[in-house]
Amino acid sequence: MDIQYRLEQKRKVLADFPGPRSLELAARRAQAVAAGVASSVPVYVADADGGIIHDVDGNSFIDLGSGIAVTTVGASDAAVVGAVKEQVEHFTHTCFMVSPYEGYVAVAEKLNQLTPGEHAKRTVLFNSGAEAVENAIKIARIATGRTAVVAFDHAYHGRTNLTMGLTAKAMPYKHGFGPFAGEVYRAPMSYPFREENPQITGKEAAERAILMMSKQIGADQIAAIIIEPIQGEGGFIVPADGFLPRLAEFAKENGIVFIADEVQSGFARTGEWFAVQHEGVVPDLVTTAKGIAGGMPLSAVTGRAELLDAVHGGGLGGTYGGNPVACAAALAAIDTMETQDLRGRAREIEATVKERLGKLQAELGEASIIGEVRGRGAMLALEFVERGSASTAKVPDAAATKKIAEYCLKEGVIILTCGTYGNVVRLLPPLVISDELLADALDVLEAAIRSVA
Ligand code: PLZ
Repeated sequence: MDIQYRLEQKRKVLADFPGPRSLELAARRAQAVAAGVASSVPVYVADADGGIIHDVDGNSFIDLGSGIAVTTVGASDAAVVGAVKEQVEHFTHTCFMVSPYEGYVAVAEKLNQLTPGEHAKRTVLFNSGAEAVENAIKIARIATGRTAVVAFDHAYHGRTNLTMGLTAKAMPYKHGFGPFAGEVYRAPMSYPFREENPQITGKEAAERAILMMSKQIGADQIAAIIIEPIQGEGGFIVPADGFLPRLAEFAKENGIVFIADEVQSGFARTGEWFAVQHEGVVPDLVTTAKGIAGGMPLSAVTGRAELLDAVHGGGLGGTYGGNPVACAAALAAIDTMETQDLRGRAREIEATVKERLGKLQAELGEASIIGEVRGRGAMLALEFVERGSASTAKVPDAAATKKIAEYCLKEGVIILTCGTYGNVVRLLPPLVISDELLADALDVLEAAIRSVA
């Protein structure tokens, strides 16, 4: 990796935190912005580059969140910035459904090439992850002539009506927002740390889900099975080996469209282009967003040509879908991932972080609050449990998790939490973060854990 940083890569937190300008903005916000939008940190951003975020009061934070797995190449990657500038000087928008342009076609070609499988593929572009997921379901339904859709426990697929229905967690995502779309069914997930029978294999966990699908829906009624190959908001849950392959096989045997929602796990994040590749799974449709375009809003559905081409002309689209500026950013971001070997970098980050946190877990022992260290590449997590329950009841400790995140923030490290039980710290650094900055952030995280444990 050879990255020229624009901002100094160093954390710094001043004594009065949050500072006066952030407090002033918070007061304005309270009068202007809907209360329903929450922010993880109380500071307002002035600049961001590499692994660093500067706030409006002169504080600098190490970014271990990447804006929820978006700024994989950093928040102001030179190639992305250049491509965006070049594009906006020509045209910001024409609407691909009115007068098309090359960038859209080039992104589609790139996605067809990078996604798993050698079969003929097509791509359609949208703006957000939720929009991609909605459209993947539309495509699966029309292509199969069936309606039922299966999602999993702990799943997160978005906040629009259909994707809320697919999402598992009520608070805050669904609470009070029903009624939800029909024909959505929920199957049991493989969650190794929380299995009642810790010996259960991935294949057995898949059979448990298949039994539910066969008995409660009927395999021939199912249009699509949608799954995050590594669950994101639900807690960075990596299913046991064999779970995804067996589900994909069941889908194939029964004419069901297997959709991998790679919105969070995709685009080099886990050390492969897509997380399904760790198990050699070839999905029928893949949804992508987040990391795809260096922070510009873009999402996609990519998959088997015969599925995407089953939709009548004009059946898919949207005013901004595949916006030319976002497409230019995506081509540049993907180029940076390739030229800087960010998949390799993700694997390096995994090795560094797992070694460090594994040691800490071993040192603190069974009686500590660290239940599990897990994840792939730079999509890593710590699940916290009440002291001493790591190998028994595994009682989720959301309070300790919150304290750890707060401690890190005060020391200048932004970390995000997640999980059905709110007891998971997730690490999603930009892949361009330097070794020094990552080591410094891990020092802070370790101190935070020790302070609570
Ligand atoms: N599918 C797997 O992770 C978005 C959302 C956070 P949008 N995850 C972060 C929040 O609280 O809103 C996500 C995801 C997976 C779909 C989505 C939805 O992507 O771009 O937020 O619509």
